This record gives sequence, C-alpha cells and structure tokens, in this order.
Amino acid sequence: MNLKIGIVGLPNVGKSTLFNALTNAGALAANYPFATIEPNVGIVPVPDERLDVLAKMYETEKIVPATVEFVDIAGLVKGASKGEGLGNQFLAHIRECQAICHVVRAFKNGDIVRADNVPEDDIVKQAKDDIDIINLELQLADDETKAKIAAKRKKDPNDENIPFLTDKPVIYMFNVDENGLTDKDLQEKLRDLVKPNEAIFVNAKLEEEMSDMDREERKEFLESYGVKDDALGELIKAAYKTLGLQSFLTAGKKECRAWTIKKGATAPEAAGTIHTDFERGFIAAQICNYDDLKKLGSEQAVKQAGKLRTEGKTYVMQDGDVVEFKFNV
Ligand SMILES: Nc1nc2c(ncn2[C@@H]2O[C@H](COP(=O)(O)OP(=O)(O)O)[C@@H](O)[C@H]2O)c(=O)[nH]1
Ligand SMILES: [Mg+2]
Repeated sequence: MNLKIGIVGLPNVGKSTLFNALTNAGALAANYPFATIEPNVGIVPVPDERLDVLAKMYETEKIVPATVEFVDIAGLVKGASKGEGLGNQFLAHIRECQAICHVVRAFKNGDIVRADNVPEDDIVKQAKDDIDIINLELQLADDETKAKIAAKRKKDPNDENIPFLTDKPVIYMFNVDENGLTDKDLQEKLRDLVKPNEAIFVNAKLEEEMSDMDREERKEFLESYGVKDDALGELIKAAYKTLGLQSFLTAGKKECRAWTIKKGATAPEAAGTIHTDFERGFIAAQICNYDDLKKLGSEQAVKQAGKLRTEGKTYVMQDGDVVEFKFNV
C-alpha cells in the first residue's frame, strides 16, 4: 500500500520547510535509500523501532520499512480556482493523495510576509481566515469539476469515480513557534477550529534545523522544548489514525519488513499486500504478537510458550502481528 500525503497551505506558511524536514528526518530514520523523485516529491520510511529489534533477533541482512510519499503542493492561493497564482495546477497533485496535510501558519514573525498582508495580532483568527481560504478554494475547485462532469455526462455517461478534493481526509498541521510548542491554551483554541480533524503542532523551522542530527539526538533536542516526537512521527501517527491504518511485520534472516494495511483487514487481505498470489493461494497465517516476541526473545521461545498461533481466512489482523503466510500457488 503506497501511502501518499499532499502538503497544502497558503504561501509562506512553511510547507517547503516542513517538506525538507520530513524528507531529511526520513533519510536519517533508517538506512533506506530515500528518494526525491522530483524536487517536491519524497519517499520517506515510516520510523518503526520494532524493525530494529526484529533485525537483531533474526540477524537480518536487510530492513525494509513501510514508506510514505510526501508531496509539497504549491499554488493554492486565494483565487487559485479562478486561475490566480499557479491556477489549478495543484489539483492533479492533490487528487493522487490519500490524505491532505494542511499546514497553517501559527508562528509570530513580522519579517515573513503573510500572503494577504494582514498584520498578525491574533494567531487564532489568522489561522481561521487562512484555513477558510484554502477550504473555499478546494470547494470551488470541486464545484468546477462537478460542473464539467455534468456538461460532459450529456455526451459521455461513463465518467464516474471522481476523487473530489473535499472528500480527502485532512490533518491540520499548525506551524507554531517555540512558545506555541508548549502553549496548551493556544493549541486547544487551534484544535477547536478544525475539530473533529486531527491537529498536530510542529515548529517546521526548528525541525529543519535538526536536519543533520540523528534520530536519538533530535528526540533529545525536541524534548528540551517539551515535544515528544518529531514532525515525521506526529504526522504519520495522525495519518494512520485518520485513514484507519495499521502495520504488520514479517521477519526472517533475509529481511525484516513493515507493511501498511487497513484496520480490520483479514489475514488473506494482508497477505495480498505482499503478493496477490499470497492472497489467492492463502492457506493460513502463522502469527505471534510483537510484544511477546520481544519479551521472550525468539520465535522458538514464543512457540514453546504456546504463543505462536495458526490463523485462518477470517482472522482480523492486529497492529504488531509478526506473520508468516502459508500459501499455495
Ligand atoms: N519563524 C519561523 N519561520 C518559518 C517557519 N517555517 C517557515 N518559516 C519561514 O517562512 C518562510 C516561508 O517558508 P516556506 O517553507 O518556503 O513556505 P511555503 O511557501 O509554505 O513553502 C521561509 O523564510 C521560512 O524560513 C517557522 O516555523 N518559524
Ligand atoms: Mg514552498
């Protein structure tokens, strides 16, 4: 499953700063050859400490984390749907994404000009205005698409399944300054603006400054600001929650790997993410729980403790299942 998240927001809110921070953090999070496909597209490994534990246990040659693709989508400005700025170029990018990360400026800095030149005295009010502008543009873009479909349908009735922008799940990322990172009162007010969507609070500039630190260092550094996880960790957590995703793991000498699936997926569906043949020829899944495996130290010990289960076609996968599929092709 290729998870793709589009970063949108008004100009100068910190989208590119965040994109750089996310892709850098990802490059450092694992020995994964992270790829910048285009300057604004990056594939980032999902940080997962469980893989390191498994790799040690199985003396694995290779770790393959789950990945997320981020796209820095510029061009959304007031009037974009009417051709302002880059016009509608952002549409195609957003359509391809499963979720939108809407970056909202919530930091004070008089030097960085807001798109509309409104003086900043009320962060919450500014944030609300900015959010409304973007959401209106997305709505207008959808209206236009609907009108086009309606016009086309008279000639060609086969145009179904249009992914509307306003149907995409949105995670709001408030780009706060150092004070905002610990200002619970401000965070509550901002969170209220976007309920029931997920809201996360990051300092994009600070994150970018941590670019050359390793993951441990950056955690310590962030902790000194009262922050538990970095932007990559926070955003991925929020995305998995919003999209109802979880991961399962496969482990062996050749590779240890994390796979992303929907919550509620059955064992054959999970097998299908590895290979369609695994789903078609599914016989059973041999499963143990990651925590048991970590505690007991080896697959053998898990087996002896009676905690290695054989599950059939109707089994519903749980987060952290370590799985070996039996199949027949
Ligand atoms: N003070 C402060 N400045 C920021 C922050 N994030 C971005 N900036 C600055 O805001 C300007 C625009 O940032 P950029 O990431 O290019 O915004 P974009 O237009 O949304 O991609 C740059 O000068 C950044 O250094 C932040 O968290 N705090
Ligand atoms: Mg930018």
